[in-house]
Amino acid sequence: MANRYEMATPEPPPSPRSPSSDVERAEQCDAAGAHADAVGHLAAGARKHDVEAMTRLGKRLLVGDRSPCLPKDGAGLIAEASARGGAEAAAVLAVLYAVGASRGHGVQAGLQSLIAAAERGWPAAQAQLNVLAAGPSEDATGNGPSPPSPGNDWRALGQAIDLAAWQAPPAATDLSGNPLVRSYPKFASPAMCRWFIDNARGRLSRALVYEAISREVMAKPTRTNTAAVFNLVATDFLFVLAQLRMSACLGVPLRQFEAVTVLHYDEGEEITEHYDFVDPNLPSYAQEIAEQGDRIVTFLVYLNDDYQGGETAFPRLDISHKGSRGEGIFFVNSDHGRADTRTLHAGRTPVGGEKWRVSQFVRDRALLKQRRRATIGISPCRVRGMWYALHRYFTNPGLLQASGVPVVR
Ligand SMILES: O=C(O)CCC(=O)C(=O)O
Repeated sequence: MANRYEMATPEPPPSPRSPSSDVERAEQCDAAGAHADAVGHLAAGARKHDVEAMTRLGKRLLVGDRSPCLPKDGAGLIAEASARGGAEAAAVLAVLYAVGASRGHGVQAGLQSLIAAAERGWPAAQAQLNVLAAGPSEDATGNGPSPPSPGNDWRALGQAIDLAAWQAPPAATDLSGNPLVRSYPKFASPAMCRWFIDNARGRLSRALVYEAISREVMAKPTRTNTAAVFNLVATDFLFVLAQLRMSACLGVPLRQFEAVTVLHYDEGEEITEHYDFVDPNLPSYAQEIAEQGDRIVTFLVYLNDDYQGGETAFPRLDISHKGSRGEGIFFVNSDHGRADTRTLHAGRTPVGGEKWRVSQFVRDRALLKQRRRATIGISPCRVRGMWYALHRYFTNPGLLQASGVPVVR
């Protein structure tokens, strides 16, 4: 068992079985850029009940990764691969359950699936259980509760996790009453912060900006940091639990959440003053509001604090906030359809270290909508009531409008 104040050390994965010829052929096709053929080989493997092929294809279909985007088929494959003993599939299913993708299953079912993944030897599931077992209030001084079970008894460890505590809003203090800027000094445990950083580090790419006048997404000198966006397949149970904790703080359902994003700033990188709301007065945004709603809230979680500077600055509110590790804040961007220009804000550059944040945008309506079932007939879909439009929930690119775009009101 890992020291509880260090990142959990997972067990080595079970000795890998050599991939089936279908999976191998799929890999060769992908390497040659023939992704449709790769999907065909995975589908052939899935028809033979090859768990690895089912899992790989299920993940691709869930988000349309070099494949058609058929979340319901993807979810069905994942559920079946998990039922057949797949370790990774059980970890993916934990996420699907936790986000409410399947009627009759929720976060508790998600935890059970994560435990199954850990028992089957999936390292990321084991590491998440260790983080969860330490509890949401584990603090930097080491006063948190002990993991409830010694050794690697993943079921005992998992069953003792207090999911209600993880989802309850922690104590809050307001930085501003109007517009509301609320701080939760103990939103995330240090272990959870480390988990976010470790998972984001290898996935960073330049953070982009949506330029509403030219209707282009581009890199701009106003936003020089990097970002990692976690779609439905990239995310994991712990990320979803953090979102559920935000959801409890806000009283807004998870269905209204965009993809969670981790922001990273090296020294010299920043995002200059901007708004997060979707401005109805800008050309292409009216359509976006009609389709996906406005961004009413931004929730930030400060993942580290070992640097100088790096504040979240609200110049019109006279707030310059250097959050401490594990702190969460949210601010209300738009109130009943009225964009609040007082929420103009910036992410200042860090000095003497790198800076990490979780950034979560929340909409005023559900991004998760039930659609008719679609199928490409690969697998019987055993998950009833799966939401078809799952991908919209987790694939929004988390763009910000360009700094300096005037808000006409
Ligand atoms: O990094 C920060 O402090 C601010 C991030 C930000 O401006 C945003 O996510 O909209």
